[in-house]
Amino acid sequence: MKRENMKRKTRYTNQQVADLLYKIADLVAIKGEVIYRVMAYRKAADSIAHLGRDINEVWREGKLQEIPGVGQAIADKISELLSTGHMSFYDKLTAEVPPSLVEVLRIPDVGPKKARAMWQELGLTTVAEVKAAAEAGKLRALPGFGPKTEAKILAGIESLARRITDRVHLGVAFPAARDLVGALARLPQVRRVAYAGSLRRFCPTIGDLDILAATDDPVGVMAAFRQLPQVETVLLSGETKTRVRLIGGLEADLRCLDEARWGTALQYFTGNKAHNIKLRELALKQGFSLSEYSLKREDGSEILCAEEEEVYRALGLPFIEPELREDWGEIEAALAGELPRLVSIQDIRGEVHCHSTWSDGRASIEEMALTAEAHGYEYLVISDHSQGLGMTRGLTPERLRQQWAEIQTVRRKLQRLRLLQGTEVEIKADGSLDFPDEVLAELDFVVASVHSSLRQDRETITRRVVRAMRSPHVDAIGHPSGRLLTRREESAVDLDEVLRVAAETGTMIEINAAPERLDLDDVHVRSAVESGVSLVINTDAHQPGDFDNLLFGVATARRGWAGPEHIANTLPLEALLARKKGGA
Ligand code: DGT
Ligand code: CA
Ligand code: CA
Ligand code: ZN
Repeated sequence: MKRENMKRKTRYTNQQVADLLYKIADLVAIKGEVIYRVMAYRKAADSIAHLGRDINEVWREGKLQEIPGVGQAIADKISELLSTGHMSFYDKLTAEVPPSLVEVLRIPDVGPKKARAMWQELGLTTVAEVKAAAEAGKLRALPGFGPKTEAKILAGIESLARRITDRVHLGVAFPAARDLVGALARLPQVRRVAYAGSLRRFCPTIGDLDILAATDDPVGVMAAFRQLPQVETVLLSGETKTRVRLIGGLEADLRCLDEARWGTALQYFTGNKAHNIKLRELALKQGFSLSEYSLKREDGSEILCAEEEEVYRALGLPFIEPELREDWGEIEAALAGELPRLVSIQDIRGEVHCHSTWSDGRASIEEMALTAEAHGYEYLVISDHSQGLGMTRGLTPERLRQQWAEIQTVRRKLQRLRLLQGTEVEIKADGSLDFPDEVLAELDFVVASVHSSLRQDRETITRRVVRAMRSPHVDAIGHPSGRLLTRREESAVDLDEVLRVAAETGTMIEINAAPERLDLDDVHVRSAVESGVSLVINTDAHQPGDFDNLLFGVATARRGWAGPEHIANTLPLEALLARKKGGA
């Protein structure tokens, strides 16, 4: 992330090793190496990022080469990194190819070839230099560029700048916070500990972690916190607050407080700021001043709230769930007794979008099904990619039939789970579908998604998705905006129009629970709820561990004020299938 600590001998996390390999992949691509070498690093990086075991342990056991995609050469490089804290291959590579070019590669419309041309022909190695050259009209002269490319690159740089790059998605923030809270909870002096802030509200991206600990020994707790192995640098440490940078770059605040004030503190530091300001105004009207310490009466006497519920109750309000605290009308709704009943994770009975090794998943159908069953699911639809998506080894109709045979075999090994066959069919650039109608008609559930030509203009890409929704075979649209949080902006698709046509045609819209997606987003979930669109929450699992992401999807639904009645996969299977368009 923000730094790599190449020199410092430290324990590398799986994500850090993976990030380094991704970076190497980018650099060798810019250098002009053959594509399969580039892909080899990416594949190894993917496996390590999703390993589910500490890479340091695997290395100590001498089993690096058992990781899919890790051969002798990459294993040797990882060994060197984990044992010495640096990788000579990386040092040599960055002496040849400036590492800042990785940032240049992030510019939309700049691939390795263009990055190399700008670097070798014009000596450009940073985004700032590329921007200056584009503004000066120097890029258009490069072979294969032209004025149009130059303008696109400039626009791309502007969109990069708009992105808030220091934020992380929930897939990074949530495990980091859980580890810190877990470590603090083990200290004998800590009575209560929790994370607050944007993470507790399940915002799609997180600026920093805000951790609270109730204790009578703040000095001891702060000292222990500074010593945690996750901590890279202590940025500030006082009597009640310590701020640190964690390995990987994310920053975290720890605040210590008296247990008797837990409720007001948790309320205050959960935010958001606008919600807090409204709440404080409401308190003032009732003759209280509300702070993180207490509710104060006009005569200066304090009411201490040990529980958050007490803060709201003192102001005449029911408890407001953290996911609603965005000043999107929740205080008004609470005053009117009209807070929505929110969907919860227990309401979800199954999923209709997941992958297996038949396309780009990392686990067999059997493993995926057994995991879903262990999660208590009633049903699971295997929906591998369609043929056109070459990178994901999408299925042809013939392989789809072979897959059906395997699904039938796996069914015999299941107790309760009902396993179905579907597809995630590609919506092609013109809005046609990547399988013929008669193939789609055979499947139990059809999710249609856009993965290619994501940069079409608003009208084209909207027309494309709308055309797919008008197909009688398309039951749901997968990850409708195509965004990848902190990495790629959403496509230009007009989601309001998509929701309008979804309501009209009875097409379900997915809330994809992968933390890098959370797509449909909370704002549009709210419009979907208001316009009666049926939503469906899927983890889009590519391996068993991905089913754990469900809570992020459910939280996104809750942030959009969705109740169980708005989410189709809270229904039993028969009712879900009946809700499909033309379903009976
Ligand atoms: P982030 O970190 O940018 O993802 O967002 P938050 O919401 O975690 O914001 P952060 O870390 O700056 O502060 C944590 C909470 O503390 C915030 O949600 C509300 C509360 N807070 C911070 N500053 C203020 C303030 O000036 N006034 C009020 N009323 N509350 C504040
Ligand atoms: Ca925060
Ligand atoms: Ca903070
Ligand atoms: Zn998918």
